[in-house]
Amino acid sequence: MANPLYDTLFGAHDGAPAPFLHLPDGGIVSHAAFLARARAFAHALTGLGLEPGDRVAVQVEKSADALALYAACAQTGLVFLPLNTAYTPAELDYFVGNSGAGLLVSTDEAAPALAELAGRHGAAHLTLGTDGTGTLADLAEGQPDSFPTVPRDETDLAAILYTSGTTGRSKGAMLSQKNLLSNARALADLWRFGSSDVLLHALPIFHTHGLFVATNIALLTGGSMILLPKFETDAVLEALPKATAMMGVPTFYTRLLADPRFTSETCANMRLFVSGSAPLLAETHRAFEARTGHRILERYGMTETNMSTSNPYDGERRPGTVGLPLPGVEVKVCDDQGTELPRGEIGVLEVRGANVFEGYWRMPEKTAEELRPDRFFFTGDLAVQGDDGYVTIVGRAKDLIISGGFNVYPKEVEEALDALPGVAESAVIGVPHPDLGEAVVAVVAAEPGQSPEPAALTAALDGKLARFKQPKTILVTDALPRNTMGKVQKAALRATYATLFA
Ligand code: MLC
Ligand code: AMP
Repeated sequence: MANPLYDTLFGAHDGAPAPFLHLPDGGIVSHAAFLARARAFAHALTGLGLEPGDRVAVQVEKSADALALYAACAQTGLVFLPLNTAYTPAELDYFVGNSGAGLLVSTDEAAPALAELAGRHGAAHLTLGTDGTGTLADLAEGQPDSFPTVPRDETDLAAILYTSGTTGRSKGAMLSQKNLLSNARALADLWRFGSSDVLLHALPIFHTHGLFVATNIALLTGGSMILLPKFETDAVLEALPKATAMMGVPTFYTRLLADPRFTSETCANMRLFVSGSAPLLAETHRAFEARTGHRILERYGMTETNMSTSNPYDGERRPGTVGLPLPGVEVKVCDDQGTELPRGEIGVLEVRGANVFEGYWRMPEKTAEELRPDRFFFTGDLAVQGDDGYVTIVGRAKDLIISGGFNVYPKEVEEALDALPGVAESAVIGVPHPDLGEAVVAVVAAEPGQSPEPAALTAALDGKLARFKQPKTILVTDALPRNTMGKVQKAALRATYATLFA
């Protein structure tokens, strides 16, 4: 195949009149119309002088055009680099600079701040709205209807997704065509997706879950998606009766359960609910089954590995577990040295397969730290595998908080807090939260004689850190608890504040 990703996910549906997207305003975009739009974007992109392999950084709201831009990057061999819409210009500055992006596409609203930023990094800047507007759309106007797909290999990069680390700056996870295609094929097959499926899509499209797991499966199988701008309970309740499948983070399911209008009737047309990106409580699984008769199918993955394990479609969907390794994916539970432990023992989960990424963008040392020479990837998740193969994620060896499915690295928040006046040091922890699973909480030790106000500290973080990373609560204290080695005892802090949001 000349360009496996484009040909398989997109080109295969060229000219198909079947719906691809059901839009919030009732509009329908057919596969054929979607691809025509993508071709016009492809002309616009290449017209800027971008070459295959160049990075296209994209921070736009969710829309049909945003997905067409993804398709256009695939067709032109450009590397798609989606960015969380919550990131501040200060955060974006790093991503654009580090990736060496040739183009930054933003919303119209962000353009005044981002045009200068792009220019400083030598990147072009375009805008894209949710309603067919923007300077990218202007460039696409009147372009020819055909575009010669740029040949690419399965080993060529399709996307870079930035992911934070426990130390240092964010790292760009390089995902090849093979990584994305192998995973889409495995999941579509395992979860029985077909052209008659209607996937309710309420996830953001700048992460693995919403972009690759959800969208690539629908594209691969020629199905359609109800494209909601975000998760809002009312809109989801209205759309569910028209859908056959939904994918979500656990917060989606707890929010649905919290609404008495959500019943088995709402789900009458549904065949599958998938959960991932954060742990689904066994009690949520059970409450969902009791309410709807559906057993949520939980799977496990990561930006670097795409999806690695899944509960079965037909077999037992076991609450509290993330199921079995996907076909073609090997997993092992290891000690710190990478030596495999006997079944039933807790260790760090390592993963190998065509799903595993190619390394971190221009960071060979970081890549070597996490991707072993035999290509097993060190996930940093603590797991146990039973004799029957089922994997349970029991914790994290990495200092990471997952809030509503978004990752927050405490170190990044601590560094921002420690730099503020009146703060001697800080410890940022995840505390159980009924809606978000975990909420970010900061415990701040004041400089002697100082008493920084939590509200002032929060205000000072604005503009530096995306809102979802900012602590929901900041507690000011005299000193942080330390062990005899002088290390801050985060476990003790987590225990102290365990019921803060109960
Ligand atoms: C929004 N806010 C959050 C938040 N999302 N705060 C903490 N954690 C979150 N996840 C903040 C906003 O900044 C805002 O703050 C306030 O909450 C309300 O904003 P909102 O936009 O109205 O939020 P809401 O709609 O409630 O969003 C919650 C959510 C959303 C759970 C629906 O975060 C979401 O869609 N999460 C999915 C994330 C996801 O797709 N993860 C996949 C990663 S891929 P303020 O202060 O301004 O009011 C991956 C691999 C894998 O992990 O395995 O899948
Ligand atoms: P990200 O780096 O955003 O891709 O987040 C990946 C992390 O999300 C994993 O390393 C896990 O810690 C977590 N995760 C994903 N799916 C699950 C799941 N089903 N159960 C528990 N944790 C999960």
